[in-house]
Amino acid sequence: MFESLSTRIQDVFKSLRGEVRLTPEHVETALREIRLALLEADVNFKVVKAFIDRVRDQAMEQTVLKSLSPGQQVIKIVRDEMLALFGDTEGGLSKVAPTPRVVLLLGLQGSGKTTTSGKLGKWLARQGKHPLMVSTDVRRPAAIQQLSIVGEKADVKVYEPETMDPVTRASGALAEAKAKGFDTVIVDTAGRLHIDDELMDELQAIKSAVQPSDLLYVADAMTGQDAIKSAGEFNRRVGVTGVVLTKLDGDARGGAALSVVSVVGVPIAFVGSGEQITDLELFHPDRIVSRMLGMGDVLSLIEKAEQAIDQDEAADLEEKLRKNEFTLDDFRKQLKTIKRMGPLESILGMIPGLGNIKQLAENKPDEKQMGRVEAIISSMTPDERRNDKIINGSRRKRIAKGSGTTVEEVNRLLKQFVEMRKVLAMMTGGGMPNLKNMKKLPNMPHGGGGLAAPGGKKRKKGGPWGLIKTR
Ligand SMILES: Nc1nc2c(ncn2[C@@H]2O[C@H](COP(=O)(O)OP(=O)(O)OP(=O)(O)O)[C@@H](O)[C@H]2O)c(=O)[nH]1
Ligand SMILES: [Mg+2]
Repeated sequence: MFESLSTRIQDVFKSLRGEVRLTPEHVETALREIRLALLEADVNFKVVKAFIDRVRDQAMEQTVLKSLSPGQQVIKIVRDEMLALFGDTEGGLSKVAPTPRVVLLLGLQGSGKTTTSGKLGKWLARQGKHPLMVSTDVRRPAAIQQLSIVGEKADVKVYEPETMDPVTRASGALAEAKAKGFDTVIVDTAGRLHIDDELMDELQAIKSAVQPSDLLYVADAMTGQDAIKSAGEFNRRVGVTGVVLTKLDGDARGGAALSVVSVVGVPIAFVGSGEQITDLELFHPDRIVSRMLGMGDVLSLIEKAEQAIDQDEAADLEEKLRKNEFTLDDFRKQLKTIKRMGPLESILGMIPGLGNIKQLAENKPDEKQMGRVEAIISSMTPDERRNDKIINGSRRKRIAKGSGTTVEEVNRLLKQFVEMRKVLAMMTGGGMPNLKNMKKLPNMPHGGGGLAAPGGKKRKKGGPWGLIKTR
């Protein structure tokens, strides 16, 4: 899901990365693309309009933070505003509820109410709760039986009275729960293709009989806008406290999720992500926003990089790179910087587009190897580190011995260092580091070595480098 939205937005940011200032034109170009992307992702047009206006205000108002590039700045604003759309909720059931808590699931036909009942039962049981389920869907033949089957799968008890009156079935379940010590009652209700008065009356009657603390509207994410529209109607007629967005595993455009809170006025409580009984997740706004933007965890990467890199040092280094004065000493410093940033794998995972690139797995930076590289460089004399050209055969032997490695390893490192310096010089000279030339990077410390270089004001385009930004 969210494929098109994330690609679109990332394309916008790609063109923005590397700009030094955030001009009104840039902002407008970016906003136009974001607007289209959101509409295509099926976000309600009113929501889009309000959203775009807020992002524009923010973007124009803020002078570019020293620490962020304009592209990153726009990402940050878009992300913050998306999060704001979801409100500051963390999903789940309402915080206060009487015991037993009653959860009513409502929604249109086939949206996933019965499935979600079972999933929720399972989820609660895993939290150490004792749920009891009941079906009030007496219209559709086999609906009651369907819940029993789901209950078996979830290993959650289902209350099955003789009566075929929906209200009596629900209140019977509540009485049973009180008598037998169940702490939650999950009430599955009937669905309709369209909203009709009969259904609404039935739901209202059930509601007043069992006084649910949670009225969860189950919405099929695949149906997008329609699901949201009816959610508003259910909210007006019966009352809704939260939304469960199902079938997010399908190719739903997903933008509907962004509209839920604005249109219905209630938060998303859970998301259903598959047909299995365990495929229910608490709703985490930050996760869905990151997914929508497809940006991994860009901001925390920026934070980490900033903490780790001394800004002046980075500017200094860039200067050296441009003049082709990058020495083994500088190289060693960069290795230390990478180490300070934390495990390489987690850093790579945070870089948009890199997280799931297969080749990367083969090219995975090896921290042990990095240790050996450091040892080799440390065994050199200061003169050797400043000028690698003087490292002849006998020096290589000495270095290998001193670092507990072999002459071959020393040779390889030096060869790769020279290659790397060439590539680095090329990149700082205006070329852009993309994955293609990242692969050309020497294998030590494997492809990820590119990370060691500083970002810089001269950089024209993105790639991981642009992230380790100076100012
Ligand atoms: N892929 C996927 N399928 C789901 C999900 N949730 C429900 N389904 C499927 O959607 C179909 C309808 O689900 P039900 O739980 O029967 O829907 P309902 O709202 O109870 O339907 P009615 O009782 O007829 O109103 C079933 O085939 C489920 O397996 C989900 O999160 N992902
Ligand atoms: Mg059902």
